[in-house]
Amino acid sequence: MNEVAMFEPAVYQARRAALCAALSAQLREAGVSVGLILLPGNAESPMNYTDNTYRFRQDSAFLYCFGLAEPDMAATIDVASGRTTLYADELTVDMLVWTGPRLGVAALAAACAADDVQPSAALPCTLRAAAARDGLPLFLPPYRGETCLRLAAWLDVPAAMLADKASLPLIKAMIALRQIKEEREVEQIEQAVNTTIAMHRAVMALGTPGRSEAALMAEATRVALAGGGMPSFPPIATVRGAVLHNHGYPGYLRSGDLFLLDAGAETVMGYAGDLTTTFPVDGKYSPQQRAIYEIVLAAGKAAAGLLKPGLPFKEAHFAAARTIVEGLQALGLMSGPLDEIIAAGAHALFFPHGLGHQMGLDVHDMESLGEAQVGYDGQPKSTQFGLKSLRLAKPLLAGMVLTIEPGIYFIEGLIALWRAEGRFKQYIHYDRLEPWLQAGGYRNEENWLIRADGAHLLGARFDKSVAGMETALAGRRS
Ligand SMILES: [Mn+2]
Repeated sequence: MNEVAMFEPAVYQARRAALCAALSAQLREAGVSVGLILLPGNAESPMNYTDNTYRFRQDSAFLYCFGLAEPDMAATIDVASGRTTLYADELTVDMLVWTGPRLGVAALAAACAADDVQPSAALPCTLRAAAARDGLPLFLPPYRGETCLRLAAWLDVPAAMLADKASLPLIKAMIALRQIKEEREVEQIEQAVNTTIAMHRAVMALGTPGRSEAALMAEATRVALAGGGMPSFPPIATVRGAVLHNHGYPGYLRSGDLFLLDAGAETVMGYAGDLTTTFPVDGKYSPQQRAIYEIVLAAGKAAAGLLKPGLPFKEAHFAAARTIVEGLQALGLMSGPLDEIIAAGAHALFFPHGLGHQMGLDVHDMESLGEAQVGYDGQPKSTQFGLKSLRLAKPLLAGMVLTIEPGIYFIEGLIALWRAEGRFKQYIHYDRLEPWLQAGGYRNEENWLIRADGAHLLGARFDKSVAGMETALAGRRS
């Protein structure tokens, strides 16, 4: 039987008790009756026919509250009493033959300290009875088709209406809890970051002229899988780093290219790491590559230097943006008053995304609960190009884990478009951009933990300076 990777049962019991306490307070304040929380786990999801499924990944809210990574389970929690019922089915003969034995239902319930366990078929009946008493159970917005269909059938709510009927108090309580990482979670995340560093080092070792992007994608994936988990998201492994979410791997590395790897691993328990490295396939940055790369490093440093509890993360984003503009001004590519450029959003030509995001059981932690709640405390988000892609803006708290990932990109199509429009031509020297159009894309990403005394870089030492990178790249054989 596969070993089950979980924390102690009491950990899950304590998390559910904290969730109920936070939720009761909110519901009483809102004058809403306290009812039942419904947390569905994920089901298997077919790729191209029923029995050929994507690799199973448990829902992170379910994983957080129960730790069980098996498909086709669900649970209810009575908010007033905290009483937890797990819905799961006994082993079938088919399971014994095809997928191997798993824990029996009593052992599953014991592993997460559930008070009771019932067959899956009992759940709709329970929900109907609870609905007659207290109205709809409290549930989180579903993000998978399979879960939408199950919820729609159980709750008699059209699938298209589920997001509107999701419980805002439950969303807020879940975010408040999950965004503050326990020490045991920090250990898991650090382990994921260390596997992630090993992925990046392995790809750097192999990333010489003549290799294919696909071979480097395979190498990154190999190290993640060998670490026991899977990649925390489909890796970006490309010589065309200016395409921000480039998920194809058709290219080959040529002398003079830069390689951009944005990839991370999950631990067996599902905690994520997420790093980005930009390195020259020849082993040495050209003067042009070095100039841009060092601005990106400086931008990350400026942002990370501000991190502490209470800092609105938006300010760290703007600190990175200012450093990028100053660097591009020094290269003669931009000019004008810094504050004016930042307020207008002219820097977004080169830095069109946000500085970072929270990280935990999801690589973009809890984004299924809605970016407005997770990243902005429910406050409205800017619609300005660039700033609209900032996923995290709210004040930081001790215990948060987040990424810092500034970048500079020479996106030919976007430059051509803005140039034709004359957009921000008072700040951007389009006529001087010609020699930079082939310079590609640069991003450096690190993972940070906020503590009461400031911010801590997660993971083993990984020297991203030009000297550090070139030393690591020296002595490779192509
Ligand atoms: Mn990231």
